[in-house]
Amino acid sequence: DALLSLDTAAPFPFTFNPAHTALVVIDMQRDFVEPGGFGASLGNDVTRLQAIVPALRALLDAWRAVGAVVLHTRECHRPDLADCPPAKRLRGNPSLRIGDAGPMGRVLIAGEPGAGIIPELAPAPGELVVDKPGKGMFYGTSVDELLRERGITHLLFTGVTTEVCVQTSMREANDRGYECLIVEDGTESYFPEFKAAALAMLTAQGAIVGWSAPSSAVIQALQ
Ligand code: TIU
Repeated sequence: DALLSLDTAAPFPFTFNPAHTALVVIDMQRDFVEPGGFGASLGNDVTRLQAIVPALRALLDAWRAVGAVVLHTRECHRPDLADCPPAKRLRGNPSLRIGDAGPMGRVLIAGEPGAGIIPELAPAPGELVVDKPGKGMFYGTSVDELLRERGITHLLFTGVTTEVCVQTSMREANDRGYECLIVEDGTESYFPEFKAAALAMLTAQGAIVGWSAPSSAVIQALQ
């Protein structure tokens, strides 16, 4: 067991033991990253999100090489929508609502092509894959139990979108006592100014929610 330090992390160095740390990959699903899915239905330019895939893949490879825990999440709902509150489904004026049939199957429905994780970041055997009905990864899931039974105390956050599902999950994790870091180039938003603001507000006030660092710092520490 080795204690690693990210000396360049903001707002001050972050130390973690990979044996007690999970790499969390939030919602890298076709529905958010590819045209014709949920993200596009909300009016967003989804190509922005594709830019992080190479850096995220490199981090995932380095993390897998040390055999540490990986958790993938997928935002999606049951086919009967029993776990989708009308308040969520009816909000706004999207071109396709959750559960509607689109070019990648029914939008944000478990088992449909669009709800799947993009092939470049496909979960490896043994990695945790959790479907979540909310923006945060703890609501309506067994994520807390899965992490605690594996002795996880520290979390490295990646995925999309920075200010919605990633930020909500990191805040909820911080409240549950996990030491949290967000990987700056491993996360992206449809709105660059929201990403910048989220990174700043998470790390402000002496790491009020947690730390941030670039993927290169994590990869270097693992070697
Ligand atoms: N995964 C996630 O962030 N879900 C969203 O709906 N994000 C948006 O930014 N819309």
